[in-house]
Amino acid sequence: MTTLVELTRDGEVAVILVDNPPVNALSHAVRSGLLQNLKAAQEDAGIEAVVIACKGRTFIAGADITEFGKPFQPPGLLEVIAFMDEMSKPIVAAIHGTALGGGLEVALGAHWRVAAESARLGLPEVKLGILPGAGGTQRLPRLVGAEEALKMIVSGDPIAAPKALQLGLVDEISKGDIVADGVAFARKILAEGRPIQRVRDRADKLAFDEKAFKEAAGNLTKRARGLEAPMACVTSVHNALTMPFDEGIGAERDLFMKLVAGDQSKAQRHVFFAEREALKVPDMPATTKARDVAKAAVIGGGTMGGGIAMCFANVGVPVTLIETNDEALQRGLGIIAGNYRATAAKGGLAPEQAEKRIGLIKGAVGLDAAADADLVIEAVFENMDLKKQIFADLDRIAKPGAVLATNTSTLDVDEIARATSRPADVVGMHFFSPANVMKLLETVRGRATSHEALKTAVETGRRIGKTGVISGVCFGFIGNRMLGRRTVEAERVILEGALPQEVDQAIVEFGFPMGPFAMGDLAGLDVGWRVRQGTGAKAEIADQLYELGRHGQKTGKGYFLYEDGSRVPRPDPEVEAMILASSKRLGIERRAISKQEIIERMVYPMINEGARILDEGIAMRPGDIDITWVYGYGWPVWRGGPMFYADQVGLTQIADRLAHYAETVGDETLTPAPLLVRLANEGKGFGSLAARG
Ligand code: HSC
Repeated sequence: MTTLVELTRDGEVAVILVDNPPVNALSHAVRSGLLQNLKAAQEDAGIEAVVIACKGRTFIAGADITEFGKPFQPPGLLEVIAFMDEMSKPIVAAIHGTALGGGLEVALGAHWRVAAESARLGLPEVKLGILPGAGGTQRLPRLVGAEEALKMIVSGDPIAAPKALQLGLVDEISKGDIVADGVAFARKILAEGRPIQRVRDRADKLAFDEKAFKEAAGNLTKRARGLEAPMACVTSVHNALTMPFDEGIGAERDLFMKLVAGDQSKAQRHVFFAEREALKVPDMPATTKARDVAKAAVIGGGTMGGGIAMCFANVGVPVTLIETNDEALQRGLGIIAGNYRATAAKGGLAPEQAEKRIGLIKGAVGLDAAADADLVIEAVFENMDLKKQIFADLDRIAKPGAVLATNTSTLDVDEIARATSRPADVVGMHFFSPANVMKLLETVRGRATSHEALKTAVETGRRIGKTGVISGVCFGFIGNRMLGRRTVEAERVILEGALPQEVDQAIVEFGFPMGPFAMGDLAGLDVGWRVRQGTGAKAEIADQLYELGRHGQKTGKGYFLYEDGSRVPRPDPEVEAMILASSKRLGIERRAISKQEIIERMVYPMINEGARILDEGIAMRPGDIDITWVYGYGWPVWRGGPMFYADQVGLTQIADRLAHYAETVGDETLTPAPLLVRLANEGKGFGSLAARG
């Protein structure tokens, strides 16, 4: 018998305990251990009831995702749960931590559920591009009804135990020792002589209204463009309401098998693991500790600084927002308070919570106010001299051991660090706008950054709910450096023959929420112009637009028209005429450019730059680049990120097309990067690369 699952006796109650750290995933050994122990409990005449519980920090958090895509080893989870259904002795699931996916499905296979007050329960499979495959879509609606089940399964978001109690998903809340309370509950069942209640036999909550169901499904899948799993979830929940149980289970299994073998789920599983890998630093000693961040300071009360300050207040960390004068400070604080109160007015936050968060952000004029902060984040505009001055001042003001971070999106963090006498404490923390909303945080590791300072930045990011990656120092770091390639190519294709709306349309069809031109308009065309001023680069059309005062959405005009405050881009004949005239002036004969070419021209140069970024050690792993693009730039998660996508397309194909464009466009930066060529020649993908420290 495996030691990952053990049966102990507490009088007439058997406790089957799973112990498979870190999250008690249902690996093959756990499935067999569960089945063997359930069989043993069934056969043992001295046992009258069974409690299934877990050791460690959580109840079973799901199937073992690393086993997907590998040869199946019986018993399957369906078999384990079917056995639970057949058992003649009552089974109680005793849940603490998170009962997720297959873990919740095991709990649904039990006859009763007791949950710790702090437990969370959910079916997050949709986030991995699959659907619950061990009865979750069939049993959950039987317990909580169509509407709630649909919400939980299609969103994948877990619910808290008290809500689960209210919905009928759990039968009792435990405030003490979860295993002891599970056993006590089992004894109560026995004492009362309650008949076993199998979820599969319940039908009292299956009544539903077809029209309301369709409407709810439509709302829940509104943002799921391109994704297969959410629709499969809807179908399977609908089956639960209309089909006999066994038929519904069969259909669920078929849908699961199809999705788990598909490219989308492969991509989403890649993202799941890449996200967790991205925070690991191979050369960082395991003993490295993050410094305590009890108080933060943010320099610059603009959109960026304000958003960053909100990130800290949101998790209860006091933060000082620093400006150079009172007027700018009050404006910044006013916007923050307005944001919080607007969220509260819309029901997104309790009003007292909003006030509490507002209260955690104190304003101050002058850098001296950063003296007591454990972490200082500078978020002033992109100007090297200004940033160096601020860091030189901070060197004098900040307390010893404070981590000094810059939110620069392009500038040399090492040069900024050299303005201080403590470059080991300096790090980049590149937030994306709006900082309180966007998930990505690019932590930039300078040459001199200490392990401790790096770990402090990374842990802080995790604490404020960001998905993090670590980048080395280069112009634009991982994300913006690659974006720069796409921007150059986007300008080029409109001069060669495509129109902005055609380029954007192709990119939206690829799966991005918006195309490069609408994105430029949203960010503001003055931003790119300022960056080009710093580098000396030119952009034929973007420069003309800037000079005409067409700075994007904020001026109502950019590449597109935004009439009457609308955010929907409308093609503008004036811009089309400008593009055509520019092509003519430059002697470019315009031609029709296919969607396929647009995709290749937008995406392959980015992949090429990604290869250089890997070769230079700026990104430690290809997955880090993927995480940057999925969480920072709207890369469709079901395509797994640019480097994963490159492996799917095949590196030979990408290298060939890049070589072709390098020649036809006459730009040698499009020549396939040495790493890309090497991997293509070896018949390998980026996924074959080991992490670099
Ligand atoms: C599923 O359950 C499918 C079912 O419907 C069954 C289908 C049966 C089909 C039969 C058909 C015929 N597996 O996140 P952390 C690792 S799908 C393997 O940092 P936290 C993770 O990689 C699953 N590994 O911890 C990391 O490893 P590292 C549905 C898993 O405390 C370590 O554990 N369930 C894993 O921040 C720690 O993870 C989910 O999607 C798994 N399931 O958060 C839940 N889960 O240390 C996924 C984690 O080497 N998990 N790992 O880097 C989570 O959401 C979070 O891990 C928790 C903990 C909230 C559980």
